[in-house]
Amino acid sequence: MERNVVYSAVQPSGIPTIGNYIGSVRNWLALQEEYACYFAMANMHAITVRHDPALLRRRTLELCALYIACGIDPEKCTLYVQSQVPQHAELCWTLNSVAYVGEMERMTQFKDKSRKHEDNINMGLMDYPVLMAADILLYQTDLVPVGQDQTQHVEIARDIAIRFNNRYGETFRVPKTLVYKQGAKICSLQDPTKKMSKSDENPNACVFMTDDRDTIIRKFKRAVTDSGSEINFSEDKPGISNLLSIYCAFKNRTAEEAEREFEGMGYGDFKLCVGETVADALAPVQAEQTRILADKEYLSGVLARGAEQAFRAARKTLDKVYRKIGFYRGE
Ligand code: AQP
Repeated sequence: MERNVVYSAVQPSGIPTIGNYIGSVRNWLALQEEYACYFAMANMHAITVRHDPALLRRRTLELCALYIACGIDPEKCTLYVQSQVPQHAELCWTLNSVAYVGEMERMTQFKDKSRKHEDNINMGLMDYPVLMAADILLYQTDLVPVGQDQTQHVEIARDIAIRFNNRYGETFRVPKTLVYKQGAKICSLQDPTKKMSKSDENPNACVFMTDDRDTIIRKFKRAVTDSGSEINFSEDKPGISNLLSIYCAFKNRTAEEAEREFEGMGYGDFKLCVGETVADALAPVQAEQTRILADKEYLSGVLARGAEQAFRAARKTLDKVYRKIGFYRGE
């Protein structure tokens, strides 16, 4: 029987944070056992803000090594670099004629990034959701696991798929968003009303997957907390709730279990405990990432195989799209 398809990606736009890990990669581990999974290093998305080319190349490999170190198994899923599969750009161009400027202008990420990069509001930044729709639709995806911040983009991918199917006949499977209740939005340690982002200018705001133990513990000790002294999930305690979410994700605890564990503890000890938990969990992942990165031959083999598998699946969809849309394909 054919398995349902899962698609997800992370941009190599910086060092991944524990937000990227908790909101996405961590959830992929179970999915790869059951679904046909495509996991990408979304480097084409990463050039929509100013970047250093040499660093982008390095970050792409580091991200791949990190995926594998976290438990993503290239034997069970298709792990590949987006730019190595040209159909992403080709389908994006085709879908550009189905997507409307007005809907792109309304996207929260576009508005946020336009504010942040006032001197570089480029077409790629605006087109980001169309490229993401192409990423997803190319593989006839059923499920797209993402953090809260990306749900709007999956909605647009669905709208584009439905619009294309209505206009040109059944072509794309319409994907569903998969957002996990726990950890869908990990927030900044310095401003818990804002999501944790790898491109945050304040390095104390996020914990990077490669931070060493002392750095991790220092960042948690400095994390902004709320008034009061109780440690519980509450809307008026965004700082404490965020730290609890991080703890639950790394320790595999439910909200109630975590609240019970910390009953009566002071904020200082609580923050130290969360920091130590994260540091303990990341240490083996970091060691494994370093080991994999050093094995260049293995890594390039994984990526060559991944690109080939992704290419084959993507070509099938793009052929269908070109046929439906009326592109001349030779006699
Ligand atoms: N803070 C977060 N909490 C939960 N999930 C998150 N994700 C990102 N931040 C959090 C999820 O991680 C996946 C990969 O994201 P991405 O790298 O493609 O882009 P992003 O969402 O824009 O992440 P960043 O860290 O904020 O990157 P920059 O700073 O480069 O824009 C997605 O599933 C996302 O939901």
